[in-house]
Amino acid sequence: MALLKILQYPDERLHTVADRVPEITANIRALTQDMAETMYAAPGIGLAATQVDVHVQVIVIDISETHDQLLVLINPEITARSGVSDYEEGCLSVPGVFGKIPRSERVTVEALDRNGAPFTLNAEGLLAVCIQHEMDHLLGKVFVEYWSRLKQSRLQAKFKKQRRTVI
Ligand code: K1U
Ligand code: ZN
Repeated sequence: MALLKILQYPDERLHTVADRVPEITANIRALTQDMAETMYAAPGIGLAATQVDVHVQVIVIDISETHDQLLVLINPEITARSGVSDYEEGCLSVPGVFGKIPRSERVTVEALDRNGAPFTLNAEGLLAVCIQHEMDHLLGKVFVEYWSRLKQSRLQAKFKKQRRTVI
């Protein structure tokens, strides 16, 4: 297993749209393991393959405090949604930035697990928000891109300045 490098906003590669996974290969299984290890180490409660610069529809999520409820979603599709939620969101690609984004309170998602078996999950609350956040990553969208152009420009300037200072 390996820790993967997480792309940092405003890296353009975060805007790549992920391809569907045509077949669950050993490489895809290894990717899910590495992504899970990377998410737990960060620490975070979710991670999309886009964030580790692999552009396939793979997500890992674990919202448990005990880190023993790993969910792997491959080729996820939301088939139903209801309600409105306003959880405070964070993102491992935008460290230190938090904000509320309008999301559905409940979603039904269909996906494949790490063995390629199809499953349906009814999620609500934080889990539902996390699924929507990670599925946005697969579409090339970072949560701060729901904000105004002005707020995004300020954030980009701040992160570019921080990066120059570190290098
Ligand atoms: O996609 C990501 O960057 C992961 C992100 C997921 C997420 C969090 C909150 C709302 C929606 C989506 C994170 O995991 S940010 C870190 C975080 O939330 C956390 C870290 C340690 C303990 C508990 C939560
Ligand atoms: Zn994120």
